[in-house]
Amino acid sequence: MTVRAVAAVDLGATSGRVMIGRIGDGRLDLELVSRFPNGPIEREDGLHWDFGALYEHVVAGLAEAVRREPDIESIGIDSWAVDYGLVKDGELLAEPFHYRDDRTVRGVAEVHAEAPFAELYGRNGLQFLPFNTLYQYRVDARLADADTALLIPDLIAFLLTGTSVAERTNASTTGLLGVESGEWDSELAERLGIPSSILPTLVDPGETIGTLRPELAERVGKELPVIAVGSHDTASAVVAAPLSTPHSAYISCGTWGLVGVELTEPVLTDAAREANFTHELGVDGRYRFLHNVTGLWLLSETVRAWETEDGTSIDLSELLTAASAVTGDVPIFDANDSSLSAPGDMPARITALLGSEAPSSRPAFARSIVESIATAFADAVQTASDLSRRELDSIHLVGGGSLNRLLCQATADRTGLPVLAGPVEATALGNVLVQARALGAAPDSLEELRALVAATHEPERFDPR
Ligand code: LFR
Repeated sequence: MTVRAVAAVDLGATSGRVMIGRIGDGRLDLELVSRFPNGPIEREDGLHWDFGALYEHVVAGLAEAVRREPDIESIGIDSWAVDYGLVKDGELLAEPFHYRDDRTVRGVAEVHAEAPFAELYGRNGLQFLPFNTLYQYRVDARLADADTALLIPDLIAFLLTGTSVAERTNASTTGLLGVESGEWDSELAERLGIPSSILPTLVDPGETIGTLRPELAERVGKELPVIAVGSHDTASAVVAAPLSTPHSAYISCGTWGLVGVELTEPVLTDAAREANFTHELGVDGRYRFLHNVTGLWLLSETVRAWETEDGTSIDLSELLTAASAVTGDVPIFDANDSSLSAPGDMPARITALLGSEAPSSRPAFARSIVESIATAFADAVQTASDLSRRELDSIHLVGGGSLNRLLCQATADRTGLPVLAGPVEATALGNVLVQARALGAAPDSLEELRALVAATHEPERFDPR
């Protein structure tokens, strides 16, 4: 077997990257080609993504990837979920909104007046998040002008290839996909005033979306296919979470901490709905039965506020080292409190939750954040176990959060379970694996793909203390 190469585009809420993935001869590794910042941009009508800049970074990154590795055979794209662009006559109608924009409050009220949450849950299996796409569509004044609505990875694939599709794992985060059928719930869409004609043809991870348009092939330096991957970043991360048994939970930790288990059947019970556990579709028809915990967002927004205050940058690893040295208990707040979701002065908001107990030193404050996230992780792990009636014996913590040793240890301590940390780039690895499998360069089953991840990216173990 020879080593084969693909390009992975992985867009997160705070940064995006283009990577080369190489696989074969027992090897599975990534080469970082480019990394670029991302985040909410305040415009006159609310919070947006700077989509034009992101797209340029993607194309430039792909060109650099092909320059470095001319043998690249395909491209796969994943990003955060729920957000979209509207397209008419092949053109993007407006800059996509950021899911943290508060216009969705009205969307939630209007949608629930038509279809109460309990009914929605039975149909789409999704936890309530105020930004689920259906609430956004409901208040989007331009929806009626659009031919098609494309989620971010599908939008990029469309601009690259000219083909519009909806990749299924990400489509499952819209709220308009039937949880059991895996097909668009057109009846629900129409009832909510969302024309079902804007919902594109669904494709599964592994299907080829199209080939680079000639002008793009020229810029990138090669005519390449774009292959659908688990285009919801969390779906790709779960592919590469090296779960070795059904008794392993996962936490995909970046801006968010997505905490749950993988299931083959949904758990559409009242208890699951009340616990706000979601059924997002995974690769190969699995269910990602999980709960969103506000993750490193709390830390990154806090650091951003302190940096603005100081007028200089803060070294995160120094801050975490100082936080680890804090002795004694720190106060815990509810990491999922809705007051913490919009961008802004995070230290002031956390202080408002903690009251007079709020630590005055920055290391203790950071420790309080980390311990609060770990506490929310532990609650979600316990709930996942109770609802799925599965005993859990380990937690795979993947993504950027796996580098945060304080968080890994705190999660082990607060769950009483060993935490196996890594891979840090699980999302990009999952993206690469699904492309490679489609090209015949990786094994067929998820279990074998995960075994390859485990063999090539040994996790670091944190035992509970
Ligand atoms: C993680 C993630 C979560 C989703 C949130 C918003 O990056 O994709 O899974 O709930 O972002 O899209």
